[in-house]
Amino acid sequence: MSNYAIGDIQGCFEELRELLKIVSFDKERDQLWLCGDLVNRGLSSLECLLYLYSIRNSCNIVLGNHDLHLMAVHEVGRKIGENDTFNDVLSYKHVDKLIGWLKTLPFHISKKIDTKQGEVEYFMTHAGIPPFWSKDDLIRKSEELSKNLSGKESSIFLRTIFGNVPTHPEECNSPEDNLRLNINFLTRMRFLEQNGSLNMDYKGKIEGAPKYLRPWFEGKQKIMKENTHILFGHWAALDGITNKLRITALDTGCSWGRRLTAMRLEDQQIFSCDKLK
Ligand SMILES: [Mn+2]
Repeated sequence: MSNYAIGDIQGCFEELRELLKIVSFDKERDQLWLCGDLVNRGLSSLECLLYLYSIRNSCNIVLGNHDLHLMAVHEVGRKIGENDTFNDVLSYKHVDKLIGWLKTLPFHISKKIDTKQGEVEYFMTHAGIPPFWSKDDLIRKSEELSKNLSGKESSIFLRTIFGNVPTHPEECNSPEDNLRLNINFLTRMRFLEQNGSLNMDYKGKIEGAPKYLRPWFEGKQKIMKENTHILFGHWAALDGITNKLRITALDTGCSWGRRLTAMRLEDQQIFSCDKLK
């Protein structure tokens, strides 16, 4: 049995199938870890969701910002953008079933895996983990978001979570502010300012970043123990490179014409499939 962590699929169904062929994925034996943004940008969001739903018992999936955007467009009429490519999902006759399933997916996964270097505790979220969060913080905040998303008040939640403020815990004046900040940390974070504030303006490469910004994974991470390994997606411009041994960036920009990447968690071997068309 192997565990394969795969980067942002974003509707790139052909490449997903090809990558699973490359690693000889067997749904009866292996487990997939998917870091979210299953849909949008690529050509085949619906096919991706249908396939992943059909093998959902072999999948560990966390939600990304594009998945949340799709849910909000469907459920509360959030405006669809001109670059959005998930109309196939919206017009699918059983769309409610798929959205209902997405709403049950978590914002983080943590699991201990036996690897060649002994037991490793893997954590996966879509965008990363703020350096000042402990494991307890991650679990508590992520479960609070899930409870809101899958509960009776889910449409209120989907109307609340979009926006770029607040950017720091000290700026939160209401429970809604806390939810929005935490969902942005987990699904949209790239750079932080010196005081830990989220910066949503700069999305480019680290080399060209303004001096007062640093990637969330630079410096000491409260959650990191000797055998901790963090997996995340979302940040295609990194092209898989963090220069950290135990923090792995999985998004290698398949929907931007580059490649879809998987890491086998047992030995950290990387596999990839180039964008096919
Ligand atoms: Mn994303």
